[in-house]
Formats: sequence, structure tokens, C-alpha cells
Amino acid sequence: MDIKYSFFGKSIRFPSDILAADLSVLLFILSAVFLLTKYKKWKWLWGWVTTTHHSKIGILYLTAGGAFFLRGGLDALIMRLQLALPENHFWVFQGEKYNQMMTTHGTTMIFFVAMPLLIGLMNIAVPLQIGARDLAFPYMNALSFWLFFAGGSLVNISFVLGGSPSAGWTAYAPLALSTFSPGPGNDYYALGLQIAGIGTLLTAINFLVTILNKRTPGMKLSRMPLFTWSTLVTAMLILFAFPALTVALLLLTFDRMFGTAFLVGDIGNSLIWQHLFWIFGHPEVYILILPAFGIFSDVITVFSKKQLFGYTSMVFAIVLIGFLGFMVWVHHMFTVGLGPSSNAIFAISTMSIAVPTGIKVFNWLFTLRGGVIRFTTAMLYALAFIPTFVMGGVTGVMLAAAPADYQYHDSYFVVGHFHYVLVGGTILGIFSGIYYWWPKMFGFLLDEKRGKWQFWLFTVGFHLTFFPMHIMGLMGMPRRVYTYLDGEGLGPLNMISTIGAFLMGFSVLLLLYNIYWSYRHGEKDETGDPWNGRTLEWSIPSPPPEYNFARRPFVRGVDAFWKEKMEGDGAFKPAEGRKAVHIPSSTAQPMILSGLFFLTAFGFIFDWRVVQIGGGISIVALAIIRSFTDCGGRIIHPEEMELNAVKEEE
Ligand code: HEM
Ligand SMILES: [Cu+2]
Repeated sequence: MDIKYSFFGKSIRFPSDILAADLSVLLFILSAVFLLTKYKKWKWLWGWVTTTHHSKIGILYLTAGGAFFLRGGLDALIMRLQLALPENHFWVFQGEKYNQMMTTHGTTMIFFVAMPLLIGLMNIAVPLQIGARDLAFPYMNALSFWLFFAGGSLVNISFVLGGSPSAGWTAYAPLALSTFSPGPGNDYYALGLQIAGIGTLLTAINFLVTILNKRTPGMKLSRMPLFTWSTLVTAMLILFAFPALTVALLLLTFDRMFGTAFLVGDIGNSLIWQHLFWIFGHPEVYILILPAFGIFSDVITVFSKKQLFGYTSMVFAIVLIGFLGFMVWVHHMFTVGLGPSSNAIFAISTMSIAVPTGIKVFNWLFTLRGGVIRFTTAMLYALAFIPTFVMGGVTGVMLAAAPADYQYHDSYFVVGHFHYVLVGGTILGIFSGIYYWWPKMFGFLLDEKRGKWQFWLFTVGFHLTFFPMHIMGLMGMPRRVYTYLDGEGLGPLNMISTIGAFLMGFSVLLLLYNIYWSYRHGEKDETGDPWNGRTLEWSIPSPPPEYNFARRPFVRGVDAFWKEKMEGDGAFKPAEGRKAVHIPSSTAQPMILSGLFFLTAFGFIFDWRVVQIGGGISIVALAIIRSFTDCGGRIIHPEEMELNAVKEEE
């Protein structure tokens, strides 16, 4: 049953499954409005959406990224249901719906789940780890969040308004151009990623300036916790990688909307897209993994009760991986036919990344060696990560062998490989970080018993899902197909994979339940230091006061807090006298500005001139207004601060 009608002058077909999705979105919005009104929570919500404070913005990132995770995970489960049996025909997959779902899954997971969840943890932990009171640019931080949210909403809403992008998360030309992908789907992709990308760039600038300029006295670069170090390098990677995506998306947008021919035909070249996309895309995977490395380093040191083995080489390895990450993009294009010399060079540069990565793995192992190990949930995730990531790395080196890649390319082997690093690296890191910093964020601990159940369900499910994919790939199953023939022996492996995916699904539900349970009955964090921590964030109360540090501490070494614990009573010498602290005011502008970006994008996607021009003018106008308004804010005087907010020597 299809329903046809026109929207902004474009005619759209609404198949029944889309209608069902539309109705559930509507129902969701109505019930949210109802609940907010019933419990009189509008004002509370307003406080959150207008905040410019780093820890609140961090929680916003975690919430929105978590919501997108549920969406991307639902896509994955539906895909796995479809693939569970050979020659299956699941009702959702009318038309080319599989491609849409596969594309939104990939795009959402990379841009709207993994990155924002990591950026959320950075927002929460980095200012505390370096003894800062906030990021350098709080207003810009809020703007970053809202731009990401606007971009993510744009890509996700496409499913119910005109159809999603369907050319894969890589959107290769000419497939993604209007000849082969008519309809609004890939316009959503191009504009949604563009808008979110501006936010990500602003985030990078913000963290660079914060880490370079706002460290407390004594916190030299060579004393920073590894998570802060990885954030610094990640911010550099974003700064250099995202502009390539910006340009690529602009070319795609122009080709699709204004009839240019950058990426196609005699005057254009579809390889331009592939190069630009992967010049961005490969650093992107390091943007996703380096922060996870940072989290694991911090978690492993705390729960082994040892200083990180080879601190300097760990930092050096992060920087080297980040640097080499820009030199390997052609390994995604071995089969394009650039020739043996080019393939050989990029094969070798790719394999060379295994060296700094290996250094890191050995340093983690040596940190564990002889340590007093506590198997908390955060630590279990870190321990499970090591072998998992090594497997993902090994299949990566296999793929880097250019001649062999002619066999692996575009097969399920690749799908297995990148989920081992993205889920087994990034997602495990995010889970670890969430369990680790949760008490700091909310003042209570997530329950460990439920946490361990969640861990085991996830890890077992993970290997069941993704390990068989390598074998399917070697047996010849191509990626991005919605079904496969009976009698090729692929059925049982696919069934196992689907079962594993559902175990992971249950695990995520269990995490949600654990959050609810711990909120009601969880152990309170009275001391601010539930794990016997080593870095600055554990020296202040949980959750921290708005100003974080009443007086910023003077840092004397790596693992600054631990040093004070060992060489004294855990009290810091204050680095400054008592003085007033300025807290920037809340503002709705970032949200409104991003809303305008969202609206204007709609104007372009559906070719509605009034919205395009009106939206564009409003964006510029709001930016000008902002430039001429004083940001205001509030002063907290020393008398109002809790004296014991930071343990100090008098
Ligand atoms: C947690 C459970 C997950 C499951 C069960 C799952 C499953 C899948 C499946 C079935 C596909 C389609 C493969 C194909 O048809 O070629 C896919 C593609 C993909 N997934 Fe996942 N995935 C999960 C999580 C993630 C995460 C966390 C990320 C990223 C951080 C991710 C990134 C991707 C990407 C980039 C693609 C490729 C899309 C494309 O080919 O354009 N996935 N996944
Ligand atoms: Cu790559």
C-alpha cells in the first residue's frame, strides 16, 4: 500500500512501512510533550538546552549520541534479521530499503554515535584532567553540540521524509549523484554531514585552545593524562581531515543540486570524490580510535594501581599514529587501478602503522604486569579490548597487502575487520569510559553486578556477530547485499551472526536498565574518588561544582593526584589565591542558529527558494547580532565556594 503526495513541490511516495515509522515518530513526540507537561519539566529541559557549561554539554552529547546509537543499532538488528536466512524477504525491505538502512546505519554510527559519544566524554573529563574551569569557548561549545544535533537529525529524519541516502556511508560518485540516486536521500547526506562537520571543526579548535592554554600551573604537556593527550592529537586530526570532507561534500552538493560536473563525465572525475573522501576518511578512523586508546590508558593505570608503562613512548605513539594516518588513504582504493608503485607505497605506509600500535599494546600489557588488578566493569572492557583490537589490527595488515586486497575488497571480510576496530575498539572504549566517569558525572556509581552481565553479554555477542563475517567474506559473500543464495553454505554463519547481534542488543538494553536501577539504588559517590584515582578529576567532588576548582591545584608530576596521595595526604598546593570565577550565561542562540541551519538545509533539499533565502539571511543576521551582544554571565565570589571543593594544603 503506497500513499502519494507532494511535499514542497516534490512528489513523494509513502509506502506503508514508512507510514508506520512516521506514525511512531509522531507518537514519540506527542508522548514526550505530554510527559514534560505532566511532570512540569519544561523549565528543567530549558536549563539543559541553553547550557554552555562543559559538563552539561558533555551529558547532552552522551544523551543524543546514545539516542542515535539506539537508532543505528535498530537498523543493524533489522539488517541482521533480513540476513539471518538465505533468500529471505523481510517485510521492511520493500524496494531498495536495505541500501537505505545500511547507509544510515554506517553514517549514523560513525558521525552521530561514535564521534559525539567520544566528544561527550572529552567534554566531561578533559577540563577536569587539566585543572580548567571550562573549555576556552563555552558558547562555541554549545554551538558545536547543536550543529552536530541538527546534522544528525537531518540524516535520520530522511527515512520518514522522502527517503534516506542509499549509496553507502562512503557515497561514491557517480552512484551518489542524481543520475543514479535521484530523490532527496543523498542531499540529506551531503547537507547533514556538512552541518555536523562545522560543529566538529569548532570542537577541535575549542579543545586545541583549551588544552594548550588553560592548563593549571605545573600541568606541563609532558604531565598530561593520556586521555587528554589523545584528545589533543584527535583535535589536530579533525582540524586537518575535516576540511577535505567539507570540500568533497561541497562538490557533491553542487553536482547534485546545481548541475555542475566535478565528479563525473569528461570534465569531471569520480576519483576526485574517492581521494577527498578517504583523505578525510582514514584519519577519521583514528579520530575514532585515539580517544579510546586514551580512555584505556587511564583506566588500565587506575585499575592496575601502576603508572602507565612507557608514558613517553605512549604519547609518541599517539602522535605518530595520527601523523601516519594521513599517509595511507589509498589503501581504500587499491582496486581502482592507480598502479603498482602507488599501491606498494601505500601498502607499506599502512603496514608501518602497526609499529606504533604494537608499542601501545605492549605498553598496556607491561602496565598490567605486576599490577594490583581490580576487575571492575570499566577494566573488563579495557582488558577485552586488547585482544579484540589486535585481531582487528591483524586483519587490517592483511587488507593492507595490496594484491591480497583484490580478493578481500568489498567482501564481508572488510565488514568483519572494521567492526572489530570500531566496535571492539571505539565502542568498548566508550563503555569503559562511561562506567569509569559515571560517578564523576552524576555522583553515583553504575552497579557493578549488572555492569558485568552487560559486559559479558556484549563481548560474547560481539565475537559471535563479527567473527563469522571474516569467514563469510573469504567464502565470497560480498558486502552491501540484502540477501544471498541458498546452498552456498552461508546460512549457518549468517544465523550465528544474527544471534550475536541480538545478544549485543540485549546488552545495550541492560545498560539502560542498569542506569535506571543505579539511579534508584546505586551506591553514592561521597568522596569524589570512588576508584582511588590518579588524575585531577578525582580530586574534586562528584559531581563537580560549576567552577570545578575553587582554587586551581599546582601539579607536580604525571598522575598528579596520585603523587599527592603518595607523597603527602592527597592535598594539593593551590596554584592561585582565592578569587572570583566568571561563569558564562546560558543562551538559546546556539540551538536557534543550528535550527536555522536545519531549516535552510530543508529549503535546499526540497528546492524551496523562500526557505533557502530566508534561512540564509537569518543565519547571517543571528551571527551578527551575536557579535555585538555582551555575553553577560555571572560571578561566583570566593565566599560562595565550598572551601573543601579541592583538597588543599593551607
Ligand atoms: C553493535 C552492533 C552492530 C551490528 C550488529 C552491525 C551490523 C552491520 C551490518 C549488518 C552492516 C551491513 C553490512 C553490509 O550489508 O555490507 C553494517 C555496516 C556498517 N557498520 Fe555496523 N554494526 C554494528 C555497529 C556498528 C558501529 C558501532 C559502527 C561504527 C562506529 C558501525 C559502522 C558500520 C559501517 C561504517 C558500515 C558500512 C556501511 C556501508 O557499507 O556503507 N557499525 N553493520
Ligand atoms: Cu583506512
